[in-house]
Amino acid sequence: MFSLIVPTYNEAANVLPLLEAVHAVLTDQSHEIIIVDDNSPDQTCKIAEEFSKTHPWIRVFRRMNERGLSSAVIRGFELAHGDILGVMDGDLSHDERILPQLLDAIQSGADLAVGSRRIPGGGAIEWPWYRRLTSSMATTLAKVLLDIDLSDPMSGYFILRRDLYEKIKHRLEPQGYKILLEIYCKSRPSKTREIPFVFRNRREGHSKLTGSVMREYFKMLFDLKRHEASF
Ligand SMILES: Nc1nc2c(ncn2[C@@H]2O[C@H](COP(=O)(O)OP(=O)(O)OP(=O)(O)O)[C@@H](O)[C@H]2O)c(=O)[nH]1
Ligand SMILES: [Mg+2]
Repeated sequence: MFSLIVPTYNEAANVLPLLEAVHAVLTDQSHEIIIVDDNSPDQTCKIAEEFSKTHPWIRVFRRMNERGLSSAVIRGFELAHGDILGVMDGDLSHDERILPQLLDAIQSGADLAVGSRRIPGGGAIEWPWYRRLTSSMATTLAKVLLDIDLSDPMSGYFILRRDLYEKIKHRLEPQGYKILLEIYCKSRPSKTREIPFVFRNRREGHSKLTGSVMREYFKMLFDLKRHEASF
């Protein structure tokens, strides 16, 4: 079974369209979608819970006293029943139409399959120049510093084998936003695949990307580097 984790914070307008769109492309695949919501004030959780009553492939988990994207993803992995685990944003930015290709990559032997904006066919066409520039600098820095063989290690859209996760989960110290970077650096998967997609800007709701996200990101890069050196 495939377990897709969708972390949400204030995604009331996006959560139902997302669930329906994802379910529609996974018709050939036994799956569950796990919403991990941090008690969003806009009632995202209530909306999803209501919907899940008539849609048994949806599970909703509400965290009352925690915040943070990476730790929400890990909580979802811990709740998951599938032998394949995935992560997708809850704001409709990640094109659900490549999910079958990502799954196919895993089912054909990859340990990790990543939705990439940085290979031909992928992109983030609506991004203003300053977001493009910071994203590309942050990506280059991560690749060089941590020797990463992925075009888009900053992607939040990826699928992996459960056994890869099980092997490293006791070493994860989720912080900030970029859980893929940590999973990659701590597991060093031997077989990866990348599938291009075009990142859509969120239509509804607000970004949680702030200045402190950038600071946390740099701290995380250096923590991972230190970890590599000592491991
Ligand atoms: N559970 C949980 N989910 C979060 C948290 N912060 C962000 N998210 C969700 O994680 C996903 C990515 O967050 P976004 O705010 O979209 O971050 P982004 O994609 O980098 O920025 P924009 O798309 O420009 O808004 C979305 O589904 C958010 O709702 C959090 O603290 N807890
Ligand atoms: Mg987003």
